[in-house]
Amino acid sequence: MRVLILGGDGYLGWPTAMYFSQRGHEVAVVDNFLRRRMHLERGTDSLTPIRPLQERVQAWKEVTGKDIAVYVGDLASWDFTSQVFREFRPETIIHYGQIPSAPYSMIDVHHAVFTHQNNVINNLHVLYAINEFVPNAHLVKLGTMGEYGQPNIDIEEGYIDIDHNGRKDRLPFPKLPGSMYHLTKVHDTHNIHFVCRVWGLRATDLNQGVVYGIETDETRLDDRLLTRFDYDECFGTALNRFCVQSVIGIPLTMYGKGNQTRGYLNIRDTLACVELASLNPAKAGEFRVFNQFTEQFSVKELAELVQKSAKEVGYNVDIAHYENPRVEKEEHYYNAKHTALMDLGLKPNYLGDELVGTMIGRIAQFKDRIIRSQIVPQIRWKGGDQGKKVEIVEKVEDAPVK
Ligand code: USQ
Repeated sequence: MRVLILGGDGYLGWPTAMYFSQRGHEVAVVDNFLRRRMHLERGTDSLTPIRPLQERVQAWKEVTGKDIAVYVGDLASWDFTSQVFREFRPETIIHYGQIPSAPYSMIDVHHAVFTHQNNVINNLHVLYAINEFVPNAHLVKLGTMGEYGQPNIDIEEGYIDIDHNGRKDRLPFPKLPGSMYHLTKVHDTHNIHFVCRVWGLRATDLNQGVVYGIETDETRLDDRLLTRFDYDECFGTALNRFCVQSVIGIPLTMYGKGNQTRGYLNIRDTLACVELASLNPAKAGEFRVFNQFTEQFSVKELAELVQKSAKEVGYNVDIAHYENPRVEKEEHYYNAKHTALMDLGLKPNYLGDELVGTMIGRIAQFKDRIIRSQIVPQIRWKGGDQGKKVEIVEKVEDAPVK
C-alpha cells in the first residue's frame, strides 16, 4: 500500500512511518517542522534528543535497508499539497499534521486564530487534493475524544440514534469541545463528513484519547530513531508529564480536584489502531468514526499510579493540588464506547506499574535535558494572568476554577 503520513516528523507520525515501512508498505512523510518551531517559540524542547528528519530517514535506511520518502512543506499551501498528492498518489493518507495542543491554542487571540487557520485549512486542502488526484484513497484522520467533551450520557462512536417527535434518525453525536484546539477537530469532522456525503470520499476519523509512552518497537532499534517526548505544559500530556516530574522530584501537577476522567492509550496501540483502520478501509461515501483509547482514568488515579511506580524504582515524589488553569468539569460522568477497534482485532497494551516504571527508567536517561522552568502551568483558559505560575493550593476545595 502507498501510505502518505502527514506530520511525519511528530511524536506519532515518525513512529507510524517506521511501523508501516517495516511492514513492507511504500511510505512518504510530509512535515513543515512546525512543532520544532513552536518549541523554539516557547523555550521548550523534546526530552529525547531527536535528529533532523532527513537524518532519521537515513538512519532508518542504514538499520533496515528500507526507504521513506520526504516532502518538506506546509499543507496550508495548496500548491505544495497538490504537488505532493499529484506525485505520490497515496492509497492511504494518515493525517496527524496538525497542532495538537489545547493549552497552546488558549494562550491568546493569535494562538487561537493560528491553530484554527493551520488545522482547518490544511485539512481542507487535503480533502480537495484527495478528491482531485486520488478520489478512491482512504483518509485516516486523527480526531480527538475531546470533541465530545464530558456529556452526562454515554458517548457513542461518532453517531447516536435519536427518536424525536415520533421520527428516528442516526445523527452525529453532539460535540462539546473543551478548547480552541479541540474546536478545530470538530470543524474538521464536519468538513470530512460533508465531502464523504457529497463527493463520495472514504474516511475514518479516529477520535483518539490521551496518548502516553516513550518507545515503540521501531524506535528501540537505534537511538537515532527516537521519537520526540514532550513534557512541557503545552505539548506534554498528563501521564508523560507526571513521569518526567517524578524523576526530578517536582510534585505532580494535578489540576483541580483530579477527578477529570479521559480515555488513554499507549503509543504502541496508536500504531496498531491506525494500521487496523488502514487495512480495513471505509467504503466509498462512508464517514466512519472510531473512538481510539483502551482504558479510562481520572487524573488522580494516574498521579497515584505514577507516585507508586516511581517509588518502586527509587523516586519519591509528592502529588500537588494546583488551582486548575483550565475551565473543565472536575466531577462528571464518563462512559465512552470503544468497541470498533477491538472488533477489528486490537490487542491493547494496558497501563500498569511495570510499564510506568519502565517509562520512568527510560526518561531518567535523559534527566539532564529536562527544562524545569517549563513544567508548572502558566496558560489559563480565561486569559488574564498568562505567564504567571499557577499556585499550589493546600486543599482541593480551595482551588478556584479560574
Ligand atoms: N492535567 C493535569 N495536570 C497536567 C496536565 C494535564 O491535571 O499536568 C489534566 C487536564 O486538566 C485534563 C487531563 O489532565 O483534565 C488531560 O490533559 P492533557 O494535557 O493530558 O490532554 P489534553 O489537553 O486533553 O490533550 C491531549 C492531546 C490532544 C488530544 C487529547 C485527547 O494533547 O492532542 O486531542 O489529549 S482528549 O483528552 O481525549 O481530548
